[in-house]
Amino acid sequence: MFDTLSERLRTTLGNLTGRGRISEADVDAAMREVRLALLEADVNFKVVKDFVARVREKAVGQDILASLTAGQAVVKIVHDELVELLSKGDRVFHLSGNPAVVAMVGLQGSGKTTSTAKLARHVVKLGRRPLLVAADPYRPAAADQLETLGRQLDIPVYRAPQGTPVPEIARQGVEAAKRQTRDVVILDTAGRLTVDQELMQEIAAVNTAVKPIETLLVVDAMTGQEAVAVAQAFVEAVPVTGLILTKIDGDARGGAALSISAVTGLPVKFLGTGEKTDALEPFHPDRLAGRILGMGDILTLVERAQETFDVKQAQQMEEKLRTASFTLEDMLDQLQQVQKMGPIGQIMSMIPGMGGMANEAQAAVDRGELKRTEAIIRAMTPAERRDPTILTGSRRRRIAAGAGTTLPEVNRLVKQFSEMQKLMKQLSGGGRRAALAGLTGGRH
Ligand SMILES: Nc1nc2c(ncn2[C@@H]2O[C@H](COP(=O)(O)OP(=O)(O)OP(=O)(O)O)[C@@H](O)[C@H]2O)c(=O)[nH]1
Ligand SMILES: [Mg+2]
Repeated sequence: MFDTLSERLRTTLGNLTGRGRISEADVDAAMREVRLALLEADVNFKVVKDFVARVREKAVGQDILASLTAGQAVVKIVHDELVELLSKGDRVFHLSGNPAVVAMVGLQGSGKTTSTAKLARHVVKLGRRPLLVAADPYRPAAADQLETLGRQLDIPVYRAPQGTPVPEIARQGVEAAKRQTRDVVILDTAGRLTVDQELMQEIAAVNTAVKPIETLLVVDAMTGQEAVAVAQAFVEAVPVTGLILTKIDGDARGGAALSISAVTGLPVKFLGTGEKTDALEPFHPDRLAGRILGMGDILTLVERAQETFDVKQAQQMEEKLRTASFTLEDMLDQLQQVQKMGPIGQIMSMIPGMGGMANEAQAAVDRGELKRTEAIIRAMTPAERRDPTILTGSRRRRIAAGAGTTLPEVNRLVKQFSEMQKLMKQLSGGGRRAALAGLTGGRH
């Protein structure tokens, strides 16, 4: 979502860090660029104005311009201010109470039902036992959708007879949770097309009936500045405790998503990053700021890797890398593991310094290169995978035919692998620094 903004900011800030001493005029020129980048990304104009003013003041107000690392210092100020902008309110996801009641509210199609399922999954990971409540008395299909999701996740769903008023459904849901010893209740409420009086009264009545510890406003980040206006209307009418920004995986410019919190003062608690029930991330302002500024998001990546990877397998892999006994067979396993973590472009954009390569990597995937690599390795015999040095010309031709590809492709993979092996030998031999220098130096 933040690709264009990220690219522009990186270029601008890269210019600053690329020189030695910088002047006040340099800062001003950079701030003009930052301002334009933010506005073009659809960040609320008032938010932009304050942001740029604060950064400028900090950059020229302190003695940093005279130093040799002034460029970096200014970048750090931009980073810290961006974190500050995204850090409004109390981001803790509260679950005290038995059951703890969480109400999901928002406009139609914003992603309430999907986020209810995602949140349920998250809550299970926290060791709690959720019950989902279909609090949409108008459309039976809405309850069906929730039931389907509940079944997929093996989490019970409570639904009341059609026509039961919403506050009553909520009350019954809480009772059902007590009977079933469920300690978290997530209410999936009905959305409306627009913010209207009836919707607000309904939410207020639910609030009185079951006193949710969290009332989360689900906002579709793809809707631009409209999302900011909607959030503001909700905040003024009902006691919202936080935001879930959905569809962050979309291709909207992202500025609205960055503004909502600053304009409303509401904390963003979660990001929805896809249609599947595992596509929910707790929100970390520093990580998003780092991601936008191309500083990577190594922490999210590490967490995701921890969820996806089998620890024992990872240890074995590390051992193999350490002793340089990593084979093509292991590479095949790793390719499959990495693909399980998510789209490769998304993964790479989280690695510091690799942001710029993310698009290229994703394009390679889209061209089917990972699949081709997989096919080539699969076409090898186990002996060949363990020791590619036995790959004679005729074996390579057989493999190419088996994988439905060409001899040069096979040659390229074998060459890449042998280079990787060389690198691993260097790493295991303690020449870590030299090897890493070789790795980054060899990129272009
Ligand atoms: N790409 C993407 N799609 C999402 C995300 N969250 C929800 N969606 C999609 O958005 C559409 C609407 O989601 P729902 O969860 O049904 O929205 P809702 O707010 O419950 O809608 P109503 O009940 O009609 O008010 C569905 O097609 C979802 O798959 C997200 O984070 N990323
Ligand atoms: Mg719904």
